[in-house]
Amino acid sequence: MSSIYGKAKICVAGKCNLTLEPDITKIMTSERNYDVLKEAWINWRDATGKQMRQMYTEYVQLANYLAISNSFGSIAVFLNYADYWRFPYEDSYFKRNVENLWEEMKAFYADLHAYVRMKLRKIYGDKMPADGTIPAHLLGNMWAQQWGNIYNEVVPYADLPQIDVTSEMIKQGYDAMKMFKLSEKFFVDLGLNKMEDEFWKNSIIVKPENRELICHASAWDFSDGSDFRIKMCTDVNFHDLITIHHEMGHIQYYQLYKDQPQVFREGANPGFHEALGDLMGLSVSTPGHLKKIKLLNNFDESDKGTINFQLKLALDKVAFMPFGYLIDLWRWGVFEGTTTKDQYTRKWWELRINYQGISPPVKRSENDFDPGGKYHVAANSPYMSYFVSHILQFQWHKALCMLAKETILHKCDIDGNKEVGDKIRKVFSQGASIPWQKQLENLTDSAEMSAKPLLEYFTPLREFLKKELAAANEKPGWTASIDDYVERNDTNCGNVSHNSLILLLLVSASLI
Ligand code: X8Z
Ligand code: ZN
Repeated sequence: MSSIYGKAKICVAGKCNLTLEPDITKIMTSERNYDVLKEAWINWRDATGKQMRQMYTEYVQLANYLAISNSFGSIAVFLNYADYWRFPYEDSYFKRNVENLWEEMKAFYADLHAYVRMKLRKIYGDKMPADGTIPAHLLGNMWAQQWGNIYNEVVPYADLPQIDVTSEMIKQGYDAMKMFKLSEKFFVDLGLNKMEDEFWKNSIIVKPENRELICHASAWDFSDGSDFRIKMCTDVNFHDLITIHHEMGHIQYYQLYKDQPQVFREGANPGFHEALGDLMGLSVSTPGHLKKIKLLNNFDESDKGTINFQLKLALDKVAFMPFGYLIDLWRWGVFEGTTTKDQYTRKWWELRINYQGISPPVKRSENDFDPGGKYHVAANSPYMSYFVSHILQFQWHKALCMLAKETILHKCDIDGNKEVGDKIRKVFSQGASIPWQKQLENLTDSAEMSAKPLLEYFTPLREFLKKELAAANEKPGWTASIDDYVERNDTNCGNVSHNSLILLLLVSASLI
């Protein structure tokens, strides 16, 4: 399945042989033509998910077999593969706890969704569905998971100076190495680790021309205490600069816990691993920091400037939350057997509609397999860790900013603060040797995950959205019916049972 995903090439608008990185990603990022985007969206799913639907059902059986085989004598330790994936969180109430975290912030998401929808209606007019959902291909990303790429289309105060620093990076001759070095410096200035020669020698930071490669960014621990690598097809833009910090966070974590016994050389929980680099990204993204590193020249310091900045960040961080949550809600259902293989598509779109408020640009059926169009599904990589990470990183940001005596969360930049660096070193060196709840308490004074720091961070934006929506009489929310978007699967079954009935009658008749 990974191979199908990694090798997929498609045609869009008459151009063929297009790969996900960089070609198709560029289309989703910058193209605004409804039909071209729709073509890319459909063709990607035809070339990936659709090709692996049958394999996925086999994989589910194998994965469950693996989980159940982890028995202790005759006692099964895991009921299924979903159970096995939740195990590292060491929390019997994990399902309920993540659901509560989502509940805490879904009203904020609905406001952001309504605001974006209102802006997109101005561009796409009556192509926007009347049921209030947003077509999944219009959000600047193949999976509608982060929406930062449509910032220019939805920016509240368009006449203020630009805050995306991509063009400045290009102007200043940034390349992959310069971006990686900048990220390394951020960690080193906190008192964390410099990368060894081995890292630079073995990592792949630019897409190779002479061979196929799964480009999805990743970080690797070869578990010998010195060989750590990143694989990434870096493009020169701000999003990739933040992704580099994300990947570097994994490497730093590997290095910090490298002296633990092997069994503890893991994140305190998988969300911790995904959050460390993003924590740095929160400081790096602040206009103050971007000014300091000379990537932003004239940021508008007024309240309007703050709203523009917060909206840009929310398009990535807040828009991500329901996506980060639902991928594994879907897979848990599949592994647990509550979602059977004849309902894969239907269940997938139920979740996409209910949680994200997005809809497919064309009707889907059980011949499609849209989950497989996402890397982590094809590659057997758990996803709830990213949802957890988006909660944790704001909790940590708040606590460490307090340590740095910075009180305004969205302006706080921990850059160069050795006390903060020491705290990070101390906690993260523990790896998985201490329960994560204790480690969280050590960092934030609370042993529980909470969406409050995230909500607090975005207070100015939340107030702004409420006002804008009220003024435009735009009601947050959507009311979509799954039957409008996914074909009913029982037509075939209906025919089968009809045919069987005739057969039964014929057999009975011949017997008589
Ligand atoms: O897969 C990643 C990282 C590698 S661990 C680049 N992320 C998720 C994704 O791209 O879907 C980071 C954000 C969510
Ligand atoms: Zn990661």
